This record gives sequence, structure tokens and C-alpha cells, in this order.
Amino acid sequence: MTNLPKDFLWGGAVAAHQVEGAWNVAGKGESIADVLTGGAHGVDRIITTAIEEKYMYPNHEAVDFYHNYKADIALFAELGFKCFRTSIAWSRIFPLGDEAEPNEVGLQFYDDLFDELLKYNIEPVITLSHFEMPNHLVKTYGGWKNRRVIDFFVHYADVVLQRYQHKVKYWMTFNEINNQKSYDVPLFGYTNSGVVFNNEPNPEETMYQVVHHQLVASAKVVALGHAIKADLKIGCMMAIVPLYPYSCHPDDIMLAVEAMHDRYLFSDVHVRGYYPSYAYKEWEQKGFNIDITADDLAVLKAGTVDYIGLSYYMSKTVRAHFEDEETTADFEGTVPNPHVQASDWGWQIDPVGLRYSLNVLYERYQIPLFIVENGFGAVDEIEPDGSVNDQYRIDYLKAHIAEMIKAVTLDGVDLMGYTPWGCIDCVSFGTGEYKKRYGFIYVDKHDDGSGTMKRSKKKSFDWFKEVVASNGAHL
Ligand code: P53
Repeated sequence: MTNLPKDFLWGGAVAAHQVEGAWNVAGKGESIADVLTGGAHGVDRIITTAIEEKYMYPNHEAVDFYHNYKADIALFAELGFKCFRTSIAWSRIFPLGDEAEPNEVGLQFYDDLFDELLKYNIEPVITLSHFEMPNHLVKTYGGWKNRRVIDFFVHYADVVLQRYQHKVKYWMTFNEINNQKSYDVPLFGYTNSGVVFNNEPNPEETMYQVVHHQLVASAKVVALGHAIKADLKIGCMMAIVPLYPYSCHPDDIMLAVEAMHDRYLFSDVHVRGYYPSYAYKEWEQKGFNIDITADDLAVLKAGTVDYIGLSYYMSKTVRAHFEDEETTADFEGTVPNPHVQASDWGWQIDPVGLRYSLNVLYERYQIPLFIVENGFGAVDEIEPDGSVNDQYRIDYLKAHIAEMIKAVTLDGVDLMGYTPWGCIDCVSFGTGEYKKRYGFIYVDKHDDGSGTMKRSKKKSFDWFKEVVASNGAHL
């Protein structure tokens, strides 16, 4: 007995731009994901702004879920999925983003996709914006720097919430809205908001302004969704990478508290409906002047989320006195944690960090949590008989699920479900690689463009099927 709730939402997660392909089919407009080249670990993806012939754009084809979704969903049903998380590609619905009328063919595609899921009793869990806004909004309006983009987003959300209200109960507004807090990483600002902050006179101040526009847009959509149908569950989505103190040195403890403001700022506003005092103090000290109207504050209050969707892949560690250490990216003072191992892409593997994160979030907010991403990106080798023996993925997921179950059964966390990332192999967001695989389902497609797109089951497929069937009792 695991004591997970009977209706626990086991499933899998992807995003439209990472699986669908068909980037210019049936009226779809160019999205920001369509102008990102392929990269690798240590090789940044290039943001080319427009499509240039000399580059490969992995998201154009992705794994062609657009044409294969029926067969893929049949495999999800075989896995026993109770839910499936994906996103709506905004530019299928509004190719440019600023039109008054939606693209009916795009809307029909998601009707068909959701019907196919519901045929197997798989609940769609839908992200409204997962790194794929129409590129026209970036080129013409400057992305989320521009307040008008709030209205374009709310209009898009209104159309899809109205259209799918009887098919989709679980929604999230902005995927990993907090990535852009690392404002000096061009990919994060660009994919969250269509803004490369380092090109701005004051990158950090611009980041806060952009974030404010998104928080207002999110709150408007939450209120709108509830007005359309009161029992829709609309959440936020946070990348939860906890920042531990390196030691019990009081300076390390305090630094970790400060560092965690980078995470909490976003969920504080989403959940409580107002900015935390540390945000105002930081803006005051830095002399930032963020345009926040009285109306905005009322909107934030009126649109608090029903749950927190979160991704969890790794933890990080911060050290106040780090001169002798190699500090890594993200928060200044981030140092390797000597107690955990890292993946081939340098992501520190820390299952206990998941239980820790669920605890701190639930203690802070007391609303339901939903793990909508967790997983192990690895290079998979095909055996001569065609099988993939991904025991390392099973080990990673098993250890994380065990900690998740402790958070529910020992700590009393209210957890809605668990959807491992990239349940079918897809294009990596961070590097644009096919090689960094997460799936239970292998897709024969490679970084040089070769491959048949044929699907096959990895060893982890049968393992996860049994986890779902036993509601987590058999790991
Ligand atoms: P890839 C950083 C930290 C945690 C999650 O990532 C992150 C990132 C950004 O790299 O992104 C999420 O494909 C994101 C997904 C993404 C997934 O993690 O870089 O929501 O779109 O694919 C895995 O290995």
C-alpha cells in the first residue's frame, strides 16, 4: 500500500514545440521555438530571429507528433496514463498572435487530440504558453516588454478556454515562468518572453517588468477561466531547483534564503496575489522603477492559482565564501554539491531534494502541488536486438517516486499527480538535441537529421506501466 490517492494523476509530459513538428502546417505561424538552432552540452542554441537556410532547426520536425499522435496516444494508454500533459502551440491558434479571429484548423487539431486522449480516459493537462509564443509578437511588439501582449495572450487563452472547457479540466499558464530570473541566459529570456535581456539597457529591471506583465496576464486568465467554468483547475508552473546552503555556516544559510527568493518570487505572487516584501525592497535598493498600476494589483489579487505545477530535475548548492570553488551558472555562489552525482549534462541527481521541495512548497502555500516534470536526460544505446536497456532511467525515476511517496504518506503533502518529462523522446529544450532522451518510448530520430521516426518501447516502458498499475506500490 502506498496510500497515494486513488485518483492520483499518473501520466507523462511534453510540450507542443518539442514533439509536434509540422511547424508550418495548416496555417501555423512561426513561433519563437522555430528560430532556435540545435546546440549541445556546452554549445548554446542560436536565436536566429528569422529562419536562415544554413541552420538546422530541430523543432521544425521534432518527433512529428502532429501526424503520429493517434499511435502515440495508444502507447500512452498502454502505459496506463491517467493524464497527459502537453501545451497548445499558440501560433497554431493565432499564427501572428495579434489577430482578432483564430485559425479554425489549428483549433480543430487540438479538438481531435483531446478527443483521442478522452477516448482512453486520459485527462489532458494543458499549458497555455510553453516557450512557443508567435514570433511576430516578438518582432513587432518586443515580446512581453510590451503591455499589449497581455491582451493578445488573454484573447488567445479566452478562445481556447471557451473552446475546450468541456474537454480539458487542468490548465497551467506559463511554463517555468521563473527561468528568466537568470536574466543573463539569452535562451531563458527569449523562450519565456521573447526578450534577450542582455540587449536591454538595464537587463534586470526589464526582466522584472516582463515578469510583471506575465503575472498580470496569468492572473487575468485564472479569473477568466473560473468565470467560464467554475470547476476548471488553473495552476502556475515553476521550475523548482532548490538552492541548498553548502554548510551550516550562518552565511551559507542566509545566502540560501536569499537565493530561494529567485524561486519564491513567482509562486508568491501566483498563489498569494501580491508581491512579497523582499521584492519591493530589492527594487528600492537597485533603484528599479517597475510599472505596476493599481489596477494590476487588483488583478493579481483576483486571479490566484488553484495549484502549483512544478518541474523537478535537480538541486543546487550555494556557498557564501566561494573563492576557492568553481562556481557554476545560475545564482552567484552556486557550487557543486559533494554529496550528489551529476548527469552527463551536469544536472545534479538528488531524489531527496524532491521530497524537500514538496515540503517547503506545501508548508509555504498550503495548496495542491502537481509534479508535471521530472526525468533523466540520457544517451540511449540500441542493443543489437533493437531493445533499449535504460536501467539508469528506471533507477532515477524509482528513487524520485519513492521520495515523492514519502512526501505524501509521511509529510502529508497534497499532491495531485506525477507526469515524467518527455514520456516519448522529444527535442531537448536546453540543447535542441535528440540525443538527450527522456522517454519510455524511443523515437528513431537523430541530431544529424537521420532516422525513420519509428517508435519502440524501452525497458522503462514496462517498468513504468507496473508503477502506474500498482499506484506506486511496485517500484
Ligand atoms: P532539457 C532548467 C531547469 C529545469 C527545467 O530540459 C528546465 C530547464 C531548462 O533547461 O526545463 C524544463 O530538454 C522544460 C522542458 C524541458 C525539460 O525541462 O533541456 O520545461 O521544456 O525539455 C528538460 O533537458
